Amino acid sequence: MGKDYTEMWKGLGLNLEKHAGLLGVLSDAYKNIYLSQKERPAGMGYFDFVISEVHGQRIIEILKAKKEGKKIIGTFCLYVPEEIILAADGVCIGLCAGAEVGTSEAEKFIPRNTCALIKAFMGFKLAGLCPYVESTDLIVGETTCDGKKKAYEIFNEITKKVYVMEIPNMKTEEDRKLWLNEVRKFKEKMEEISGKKITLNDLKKASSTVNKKREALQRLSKLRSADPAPISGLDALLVNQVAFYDDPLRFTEMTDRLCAELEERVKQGVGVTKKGTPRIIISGSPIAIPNWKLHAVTEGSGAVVVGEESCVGERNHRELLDENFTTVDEALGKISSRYLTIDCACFTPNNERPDNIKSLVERLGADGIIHYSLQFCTPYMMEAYKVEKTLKSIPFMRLETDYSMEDMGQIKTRVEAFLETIR
Ligand code: BJ8
Repeated sequence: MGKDYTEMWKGLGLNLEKHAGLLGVLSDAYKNIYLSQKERPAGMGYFDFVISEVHGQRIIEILKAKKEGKKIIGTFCLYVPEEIILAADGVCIGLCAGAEVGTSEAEKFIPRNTCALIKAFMGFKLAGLCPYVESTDLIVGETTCDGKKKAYEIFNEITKKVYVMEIPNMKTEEDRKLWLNEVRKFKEKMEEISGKKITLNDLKKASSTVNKKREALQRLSKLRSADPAPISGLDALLVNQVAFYDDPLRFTEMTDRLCAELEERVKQGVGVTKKGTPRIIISGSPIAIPNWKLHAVTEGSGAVVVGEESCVGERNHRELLDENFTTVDEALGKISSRYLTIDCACFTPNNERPDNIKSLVERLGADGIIHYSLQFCTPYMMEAYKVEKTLKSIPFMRLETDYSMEDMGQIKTRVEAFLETIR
């Protein structure tokens, strides 16, 4: 952290002592996992800077936007339409957390056998460690898995600012109508809290911004099909994680710049590992920042991660929004359809997901899949069966873990054995 932000953190009500401890642990982990990598692209320098200022510069920017009257909207799920937040002049911040923090505080409110992602977002708030949550004007939840649904009730008691979008469990005609209505209601909610009527032009501009961000991420994803891989899975994961809270225009510019460098690498046959290194896709539950555990173990065991079939990854940018709309209502229709293409395991049936994984394996030339579920994440743990069955010809390993480091040795042994079978 370049400057002293103590006064800002104090103003946001953070627990300064615990917060200093958290930043210390994060900075050490980042040095060990990220800065020790070899052959990193120069373009990762920007993302290193973003991480070093994750609770500094970006919070200053957010608080400045807030002072200018913009609303800060926290989200936990890909289903919350970013276009509508931006169209209302809002700032959209992904609040999912990937570190074991505030667990004992969280367990006073929610059961021990809750997934680590839910425990983390509760824990960060309860332990006074998240400047993003404290900066928000509205936190948008959704009715996806049971754990989140019920946790939002408690989170609202604590924060008094949770708004929940109803997400259907299926994708029938009736469900589509319900969802379109939810998208309309969300637009009205954003108009109410921002005091701004959302126009066709606002939606056009916002859609273009979000699509460009998705296109930059798609470009990065495509470059990972090269052998040797021009970027490590760890670095590509970081870019996908930063996408959830960075300024979208700047993020797109910096990701495109990184991709231009990677294109040069591909032309020259330069990679982060040797050609022929086992290529792995990690598929399953979201991999929220700073959860780098499985990528670190997999790449530390001699493989390269070439794709994330995850909400922090392909599910976030696979589909663009059709920008060809001429009225606000038409735009909302296109937005609701685009978001219903997301193949989250909370839906039933969810046949698109195994098919999407299959195409991803082919496109990226992957040698194997590690199906990763957070412990107690029933939707993804259950869906592993169907994914494995559909992808029978591809080496496949199921893995359940959480954010703790206790099972690192055990995971490493399993990943190494899996890589042996691929080799
Ligand atoms: S679109 S995956 S972000 S709901 S909280 S399901 S880890 S038990 S986050 Fe999700 Fe939206 Fe779907 Fe993506 Fe499992 Fe935990 Fe539930 Fe989770």
